[in-house]
Formats: sequence, structure tokens, C-alpha cells
Amino acid sequence: MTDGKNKQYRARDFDKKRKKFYHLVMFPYPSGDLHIGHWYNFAPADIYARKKLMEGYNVLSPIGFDAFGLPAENAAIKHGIDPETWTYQNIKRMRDQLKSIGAMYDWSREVITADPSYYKWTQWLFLQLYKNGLAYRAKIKANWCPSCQTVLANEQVVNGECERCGNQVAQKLIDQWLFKITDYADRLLEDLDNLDWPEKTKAMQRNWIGRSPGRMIKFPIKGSSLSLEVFTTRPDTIKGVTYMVVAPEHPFISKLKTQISNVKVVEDYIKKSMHKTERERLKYDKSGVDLGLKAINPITGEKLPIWLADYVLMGYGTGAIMAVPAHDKRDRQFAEANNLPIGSRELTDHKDVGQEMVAYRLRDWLISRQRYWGVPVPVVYCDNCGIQPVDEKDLPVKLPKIKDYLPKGKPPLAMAKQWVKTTCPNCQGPADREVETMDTFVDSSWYFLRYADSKNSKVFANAENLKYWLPVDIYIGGAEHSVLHLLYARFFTKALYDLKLLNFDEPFPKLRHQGVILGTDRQKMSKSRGNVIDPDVLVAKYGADAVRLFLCFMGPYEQGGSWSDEGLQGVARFLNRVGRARVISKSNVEVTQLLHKTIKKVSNDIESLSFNTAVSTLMIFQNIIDKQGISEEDFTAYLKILAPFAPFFTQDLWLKLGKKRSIFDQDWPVYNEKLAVENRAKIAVQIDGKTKKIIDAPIDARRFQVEHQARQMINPIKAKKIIYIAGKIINFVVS
Ligand code: ANZ
Ligand code: ZN
Repeated sequence: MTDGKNKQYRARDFDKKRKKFYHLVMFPYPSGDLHIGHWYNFAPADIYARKKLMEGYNVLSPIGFDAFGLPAENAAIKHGIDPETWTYQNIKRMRDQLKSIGAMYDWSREVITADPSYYKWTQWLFLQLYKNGLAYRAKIKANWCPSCQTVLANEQVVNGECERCGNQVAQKLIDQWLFKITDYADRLLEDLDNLDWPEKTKAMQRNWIGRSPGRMIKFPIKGSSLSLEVFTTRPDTIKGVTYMVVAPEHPFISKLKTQISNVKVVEDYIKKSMHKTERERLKYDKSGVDLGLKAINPITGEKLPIWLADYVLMGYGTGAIMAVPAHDKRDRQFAEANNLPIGSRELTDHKDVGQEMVAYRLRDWLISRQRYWGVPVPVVYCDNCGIQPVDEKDLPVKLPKIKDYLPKGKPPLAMAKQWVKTTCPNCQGPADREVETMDTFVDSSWYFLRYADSKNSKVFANAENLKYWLPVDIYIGGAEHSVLHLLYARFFTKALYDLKLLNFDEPFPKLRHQGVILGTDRQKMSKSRGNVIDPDVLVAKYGADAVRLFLCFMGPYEQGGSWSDEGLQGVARFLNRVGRARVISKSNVEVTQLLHKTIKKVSNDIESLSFNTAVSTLMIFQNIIDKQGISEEDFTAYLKILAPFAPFFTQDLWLKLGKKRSIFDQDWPVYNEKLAVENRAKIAVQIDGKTKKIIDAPIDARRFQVEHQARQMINPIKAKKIIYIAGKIINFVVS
């Protein structure tokens, strides 16, 4: 049903009859093993896609592989396998595993970011950014792992140590490629307001961008024509300034070197702080050195000592501050530690001192990787012409085969001597290729565009296809991507919009995150705890449909839940009962009414990704028909709404009933509003007779359904007894 040759799930470009629906899940990294977390993202998301298909949409539900990155290279170093072989073997295995989920992927559009046919366009997009001033090379301080011999991104540094090898990370100034995402800080911030995203995710992005409006104030330096510029959010505290602080990297220091008395001490201090990571500096040891220089307060005329201290960061504001110990806690601690005056608390109305300035926490995006298994940065270095972009017609710059993947101070690509030697596209003289590769976040910042036209070899995607399919209608994936991936993809989209390559500037207007699955012990799944669930084993034993259903039933999709083997067996029994349903000539009124209520509830629940309540609604319906039987007409409708949850099982039954073709070619059942009216009740959820929450449930809801709903809101860990008064109260007796 879901194999690659089946054309049933191929999305059709420019379908005139149906509205498009672009349904997207975050593509996996081909680690070689599809785990239950992947299942939890993909299986319930597929239920949504299948319902859209049955509702008559032209659904695009693509899948691919985010195939570059370190694990392949580390496997190569450890086991001597070529990263390409390792990656493509894993992809082959994961394709089969993905097919076992029973998702309606359009495999004809599969993308693999490590394929030259894909990364040709990653390189092309890089060149567009480069030619428009959005990609640049600069000497910047980077986290350097002396053991891996490579630069690390901030998120790869955990407590000052390399995430991979655990070695102490050092700081090193090196030339690197960056994308100018800071140019987009304001738009990335403002446009969040219009996105239908989880509030928490938006808050994290706001925080990451960290926009802070304040003022830039100049303090003249005594005995010099220079002045020191500070960034402050509290210009009204200027009368309380008792000293100034500059960051160790501040250019001011080399400019005034001749006037600094204790140069040796200052240089030692600078050297020490250059070894610290940013995180270590923020730990704040209150250390610093007095430069022996004086600044003049522009309001009071007071002379203020200028200190050097590494709690002030060069990358924020102006890299220098006015310190106000009477108002600022950190300044106060520093003053106390270094015998500096505390000063007055007096506030001034000189709010207009200096000039307006906005500081951002957001830094430019460092995309250089000194590793092998990534997209080569498509530029060359020419002795005459400097950095030159590779001619677009010469793309892709293919990764050469190499033997030794260990970085040795220089990136591994530097060892491919033949490959490195090339000619300059500008003067035709000898030139060297760039040996750095791009961060894999670059690959995943545009893959959703490629799906619109994944086989195109002339452009990254045809403009008409892009216009038709994008933006994505719903994007579903893990909350761990709240900041980086989602921010970078938004940046790319905005930059390409400005370059007139796209006609929209937000890629994912609607985003949802699935929750996390805990083990049966309610702990995070991990190999060391031994509570990891292997989906392949479960699929072999219970079938994919049961696993899909249980993932839905386990808890609210966006919150997650804990695994339970009994729960899985429960949904498997439920499917058996559906298979044994007694089909009679005519349903009774109660069954038909309940069917329409069920259609309504399941339709709405899938729409809001409330898969758990949808499944319990289906189960309640099954309980009734177990007793009463059901007409073929009603049973057919029931099967259709069950189909997205259990695609294999329902399709089998569908054919057994003598129906033709696929159940997924059928229209989604429409409920009759008159039959579906539901009498609902407010039910008090109590612990020991005290009302904790009120839930809203159908008046005829079964006890287990109400209990299930109640348990999602409160946590009566050890209820001795549960008293249910139908339609009124559910009381968990705990003591
Ligand atoms: C004087 C002052 C008085 C300050 C006061 C704060 C409170 P946010 O809100 O995070 O933007 N600052 C400025 N640049 C800095 C840097 N590069 N490294 C460390 N600290 C820096 O913080 C802005 C405040 O952080 C600025 O306002 C400055 O201290 C400090 F009662 O100036 B304030
Ligand atoms: Zn040249």
C-alpha cells in the first residue's frame, strides 16, 4: 500500500480540481535506526495527512533525509567505512522502516541532502547569499576542540567541554564563513506575532534574538581625543556611575596601549580570558584590572576609572559599559570585590543623553565546519583576486573521495591535494578551493522548498511549483528544533524572498510539536535505563496499526505520554473487535446517532491533533456496536474515520467487504448535524471529595473515558478508589 511504486499518494502539481495541502514532518537524520521518537512524530502526523486526503485535498506529504553531518564521519574514523557508504546504507534501511509506519509519503519526491543533485542547489543558494552580501568571511573567536581539531558551535559545547569527546574547549580566532542573520533580527522578531506556533516556541525565538532597546552614550577619555562608547538600558542612572568597564577584546585597548601603566598585568588578564568560553565568562568571577585611565561623565564631569573585565562581552552592545553599583547587582558585586565606590542612587531625567541604540543577543550564523562530510563551500582562493565564487555553471563542487577523515588542524579536505588545485574563475590563474564545508543546518534551511520540485536540475525549484505548494500548511516536529532549525529556515525564506526567489517570507505559518514518549517507568527513554521501546519488534508482533493507535491513545499529542505494553495490547484488542463487528441489516437509531457524533468528534479532534480523544471516541463507539450490531452503511462510514489511524487494517476490511480500490480514495464521511448534537456535561474532577478541575464531557460518557480525560489534568498517583457519578462527578479517593 505504501511502497514506492504506488502512485496513490503522489501529490499532483497544479491540480485544478483540488485545493493543495502541504503537510510536512521534520526529515530525519539517517542514523540507521528509526526509533519510537520518529514514529511519534510521523505516525500521528500521517493521520492528519490522510484525513486531509480523504477530505479532497491534493496533499503533499514528502519525506527525505538530512544526510550530512558528523556521525557518518565519526563512524568512518572509527570503523574505516566511507561516510557516503555508511550514510546510504542507513538510508536504505530507514526507508524500509519508514514504510512500515504506513505513512502516505510521496516517495517520488524524496530528497537526500548529501546527493550532489541536492547540494548543487545548497551551493547555488550560498552563492546567492554571498553575491548579495549575506555570506561573508571574518576572523572570529570560535570554540575550538583541541582533540577533535575542529571548531564547535556553541550548542556543541556543554559545560565548557566538547559535546563529542568531553575535552576542554578553547577559544581561537580563525577565519570563518558566516551568514548575516543579524540583518534580519527585527523582521524575524516582528513576524513571530503572525505565526500560529506554540507560544513557548515563539518565546524562545524572541529570547534568542534578544532585542534590547537602550542608548549609546559617549564618555570622553581624559588626556585623549578618544571617547568610550557604552550601551545602557538605564541612561537615567548616569549620575550613579562610579567606574567604566571594557571587554578584553575591545579595540580601545590597543589604541591606548601607550597610556596604560600596567601593560603586563593587562596582557596577562587578556590572555587568560581569551581561553574562557563565553559561558565560563558569564559565570562571573568578578575579576578585572584597572587600566589606570580615566573617563569623564558627560553629565556630572566626574572622573571615572576605566577597568578591564571579562564579564563584559565584546559581542553585545558596544563591548563597554558604565557601571552603576547602586542600581545594578553585578556592578555592585564587582565594586565590592575590587574596592570601588558604590555611588548614589540618584536618577536623572537626562533620558535623552547619548543616542538611541538597540542591542541584540542574536549573532551572525557561523556556518563553517572544518570537517569532511558536508557541502563544500563553493569558493576559491586566488593569489591575484582573493576570494572568488565558483561559476554557477560549474556547480556542484563535488566532495572528493578521501582516505583520512581526521582533522589535523586543517580540515580533511585540505588533504585532497588534486581536488584543491583549481583555476580562478576570474583570472584563470591557479587557485585553491575552499576546504571548509557548511553546517548541516544550511541543508535543512531550504529542503521544504525542494520538495515542491525535487527532481529539477535547472533550478532549485521551479517558481510555479513553489507558488503552488508553499508555504507549508502544517509543520510537525520536535520542540528541540524550536530555535536553530526553525530560525535558520525563517531567515533563508526571508532572504530568498528579498532576492525575489520566493513570493512568501514565512515558511511555516502553522507549527506544532509532538510531545515526548517516556518509558513504562515514566522516565526518559535511554539505553542505560533499559527502557527503550523498539518499534520494529512491536510492529512485527502487533502490526503497525496497533502501534499507530497506541501512540495516539497514549496521551495528548503535544504533551506525550508514557509507554505501556498493556495499552498497546488494549488497542490491538480493539482492532480485533472492529474486525469481528456484527453487520446487520439496519442499525438502530442509537447507533446511527452515536455514529454521527463520533464522526463529528473524530473529525474535530484530528483537526486539532487531539488524537487521544479521537481514539477513545472510536472505542466508545465500538463498545456500543459490540452490543447492538451495525448496518453495512454505518459500518462503512465508521471504517472510513478509522482508516487514517489504522490504514493497513481498514484497507483489508474494506476489500473483504467487497469494496473496490482503496479506502483512501473515499470521501471523508459527513455527519448529519441533527444526529450529531451532543449533550455535554460539566464534570467535577475531585481528589478526596475536593474539586480540582472541571472537565467537559458528553453526558453519556463512559466511566473509563471520563477517567482517562481526568487523569490528563490531575495526577492521582495512588487512587484507592474511583467514584463516578455519571455526568456529574469523578472522585479519586487517595487517602
Ligand atoms: C547601566 C545600568 C544600570 C545597566 C542599571 C543596567 C542596570 P540587557 O537588558 O540585557 O540589554 N551591558 C551592556 N553591554 C554589555 C556587555 N557587552 N556585557 C555585559 N553587560 C553589558 O542589559 C543591558 C545592560 O547590560 C546595560 O545597561 C549595561 O548595564 C549592561 F541599573 O548600563 B546597564
Ligand atoms: Zn584570480
